[in-house]
Amino acid sequence: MSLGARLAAVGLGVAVSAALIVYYILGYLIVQPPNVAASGSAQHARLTLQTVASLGFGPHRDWVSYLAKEDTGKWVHSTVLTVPANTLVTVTLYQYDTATGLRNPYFGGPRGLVGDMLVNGTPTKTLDPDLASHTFAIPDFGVSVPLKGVADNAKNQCSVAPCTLAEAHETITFTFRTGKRGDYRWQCFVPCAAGFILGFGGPMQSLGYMDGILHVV
Ligand SMILES: [Cu+2]
Repeated sequence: MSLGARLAAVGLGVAVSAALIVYYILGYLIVQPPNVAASGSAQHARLTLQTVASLGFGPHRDWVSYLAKEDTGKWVHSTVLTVPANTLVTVTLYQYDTATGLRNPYFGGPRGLVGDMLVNGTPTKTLDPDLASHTFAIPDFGVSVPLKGVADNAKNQCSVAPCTLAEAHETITFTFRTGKRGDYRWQCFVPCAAGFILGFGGPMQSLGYMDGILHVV
């Protein structure tokens, strides 16, 4: 091969490599988690979620994350949810992560719910903030719910999502009423970014992990 042909081949290789890098970076930045629609009726919708300590796959396999259950029963790695407007929504949330404790004890009190939060079936007015693992919050609807964590020494803890009911978990159930149509942000406020600078960022502010969008339609 002549020098010119060799240089051309090297140049082509560099160009292809650069194009692939740009392709993967763009793909990473614009990836949107799939939408999961609420089940139930038009008058009373239902969402089933789980919170896992570490996802176990993908680019952030060690990140804490939510998953959402489709009507078919399949768990999806997503926090993009669709619910009807001006409707009661009952959330059943299986919590597999251990407790980290809330930085602000105020968050131990559920807010914005219709009726009591149930922790493993027991109506609970306030959760001891030391027992909380995360908070489920929809600021625009005034909803904030502390999520009880599993004990550090619990047997059979889940390490790869989706977790099953056979693994150690706490079940939190609560109901809120949606407002008017629109797109709303929901997320964990504390404390799942504890390992990140200033306690923010990471999974706490990443769509598909602990940050989500609620499409109210
Ligand atoms: Cu959290």
